[in-house]
Amino acid sequence: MRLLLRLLCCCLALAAVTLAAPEPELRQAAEFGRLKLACPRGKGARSAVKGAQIDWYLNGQQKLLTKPAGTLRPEFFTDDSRLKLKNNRLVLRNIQLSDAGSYSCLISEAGPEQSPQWINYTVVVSEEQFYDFDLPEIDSQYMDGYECGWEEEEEMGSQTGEETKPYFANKDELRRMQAVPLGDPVTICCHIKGSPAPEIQWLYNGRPLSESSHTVSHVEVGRYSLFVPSMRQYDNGNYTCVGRNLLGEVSHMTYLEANAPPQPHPIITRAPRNVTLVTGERADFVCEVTAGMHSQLDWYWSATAAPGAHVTKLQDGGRFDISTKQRLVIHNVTLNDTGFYTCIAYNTLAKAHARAYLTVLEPLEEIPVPLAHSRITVILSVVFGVLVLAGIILVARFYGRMRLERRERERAVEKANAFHAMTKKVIIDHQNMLANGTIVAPTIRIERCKPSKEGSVMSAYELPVDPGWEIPRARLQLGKQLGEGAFGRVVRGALDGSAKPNSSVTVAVKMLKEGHTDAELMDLVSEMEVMKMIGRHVNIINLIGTCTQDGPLLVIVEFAPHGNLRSYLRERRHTTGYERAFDHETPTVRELTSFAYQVARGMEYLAAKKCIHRDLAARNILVGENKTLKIADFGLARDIQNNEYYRKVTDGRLPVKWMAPEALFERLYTTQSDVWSFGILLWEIFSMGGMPYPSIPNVEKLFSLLREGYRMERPPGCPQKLDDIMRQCWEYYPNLRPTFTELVEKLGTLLTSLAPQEYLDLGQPSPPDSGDSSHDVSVDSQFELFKSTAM
Ligand code: ACK
Repeated sequence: MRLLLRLLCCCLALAAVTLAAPEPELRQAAEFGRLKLACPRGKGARSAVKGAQIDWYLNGQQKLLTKPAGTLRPEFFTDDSRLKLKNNRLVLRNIQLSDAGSYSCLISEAGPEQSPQWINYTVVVSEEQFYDFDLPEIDSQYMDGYECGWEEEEEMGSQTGEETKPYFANKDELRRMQAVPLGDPVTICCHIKGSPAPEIQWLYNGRPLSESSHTVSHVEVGRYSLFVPSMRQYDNGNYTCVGRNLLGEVSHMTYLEANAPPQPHPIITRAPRNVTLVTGERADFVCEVTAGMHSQLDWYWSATAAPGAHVTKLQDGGRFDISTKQRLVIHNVTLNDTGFYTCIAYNTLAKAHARAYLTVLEPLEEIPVPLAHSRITVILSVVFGVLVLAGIILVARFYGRMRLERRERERAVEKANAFHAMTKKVIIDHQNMLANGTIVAPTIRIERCKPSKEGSVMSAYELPVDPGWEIPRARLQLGKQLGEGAFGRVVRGALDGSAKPNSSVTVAVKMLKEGHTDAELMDLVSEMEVMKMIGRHVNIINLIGTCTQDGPLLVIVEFAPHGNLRSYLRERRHTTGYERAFDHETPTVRELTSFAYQVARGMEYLAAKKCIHRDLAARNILVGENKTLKIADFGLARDIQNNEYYRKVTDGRLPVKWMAPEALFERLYTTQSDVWSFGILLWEIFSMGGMPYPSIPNVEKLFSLLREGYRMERPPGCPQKLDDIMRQCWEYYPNLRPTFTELVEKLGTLLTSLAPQEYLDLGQPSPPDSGDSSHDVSVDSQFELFKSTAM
């Protein structure tokens, strides 16, 4: 019975968590970083709920701690020492990926008339590659947008003594301007003292904050500080704190500005390497940093890399030479120097670290051997060695003969099989390729039959020859792999020119991996057939030819030397200093607009050919010679019925973020759903390869936000006209979105207005099917520019 009652209580508590819970606030935390969850939210947490009991839960059921009303010390229900309660905030240090989940706080005020209040947070933890232990605190209030350097409650009570007019207790904390990354919290600290205690007032753009409509709901005003939990563009403005008493008045104005440019953060370009030394030798670790703004570098030693391991900051001097900062030299290493050496580069915005392990060994001592003994030992060793060698030779010969016999047997069986072999004949049926006026993949069947060619079986499949596209295998030389998926891969190739001997063009070759299935082969055949049907355009990856006979199927396409557009843009983000390679110029707004224009041209062409892309995104746009953009993967057979779309792709992105609502909810794909994706692609271009909906953690949240009409904000620096185009692409109803032809027109006009003479001829389509299919192929660059550095 008691058990039953307990169960009932648990269920009720759970139901209470789920039912009474208001919308959770999304909080993102970096792995190994620190997280603070306020209860109640915002600065009020410090002073509020003194007479209330606070309980924290994880994932609705695991009770983390309780702090009964009127007490100071919480009681923890977990041994996790990373968890603390500070100023009524749950603080979690050294965050792990497994800490992600929903955190709920229950405030139960004393008295029956007060109903309990739930504060909910959804915590998402993003993976951090380098960073195992807590960094030293950086001396800046901006590292933590929640705190000022003093405790508000304590200071409030301490204003007694002789009369003084208001004055700033801490002038260092006053800022004329604070630039805050979009979505980050920020606190304006303004500690005014005086006696009698001054009356404090906050103004927004010169008017009392309480009269200003937009900010009041969002901003939390403390006595000596003002807290913006999540900075938005409309929070920009002048915030003034005014302190008055009978003797006078002081005021200070701070301009808050939300910005979201890619933050200049330190990047470790050359990490220290593990090394093994003998005592007395010299260790030399290098940690090169292409710094962002004002970055610093420190070296640390720790015996282990376990989270929470004791870490010692190394100082310059003695055997340790850190005079050049980016290099650590240890003279005369000892056994005690064994351990991890970590360099941490940091500035006020970000940090990066890399580490290496130093193993120190004792020198090998030569052990003197008595002479008589040593002679006997030598003779014995030689005899033993000869015996062992003879044994090995005998065993090897025995095995060698066995293997030979087995191979001969296998060959005989193979020959016999080949004689009666059956191949799989691939049959391509083009009849249904234009269903409902839309290009759909041809129907492909595989039938077992006897090989039609005499002699050895070169391939398990027999494909029909298409003389218009077939290229002799001998003309193609395969090179380095460019990338691979689950079933197929793409390699670089050199195709000998048929017209000019000894000339070759660089191409990309799509093929299947070993062990592929029939279905995967059919997909590649179908992609090849769709590419043939679509024909040529300068802004798509064009088919060059195919190798279908006497070997595995190879689909030869144009090579784009600069990789995918997303990585291309990310590598060229504007940074200060010398972080970027000299050949990675940041594109101008005009160039970005031309990128948008080119993709629109390619899509206009595909749409005219009734081809729906279904996965239009910057990762599927390739950058060719002379910054020509080419849409890739338009011929892919996509299984729109399966749920793979809900999975992340290799770079950690959710493909659903590019999908139009009707594609998401009804699996309805049209050219107009491609237009929606084009809008997201525009956003990617103007955020220089940014992650769409960065703060939306999962598909469910995205669904509900899209339904509510939420759309992404304009990326910083993006021209208003382009933002307008994005928003048109994101109209909920497909027929309200512009067509690609209209988009080409709008973008073309915009481009012309930006720089008429430079961009008018961009993206001119090449004449369809104009003669030699290889004339438009990118010529191999002599620079090794092609590097895909996905982040
Ligand atoms: O995104 P990436 O850098 O560009 O990595 C992928 C990888 O191969 C697997 O698809 C790259 N790739 C595909 N087609 C081509 C091409 N025609 N030219 C250059 N790279 C290509 C793609």
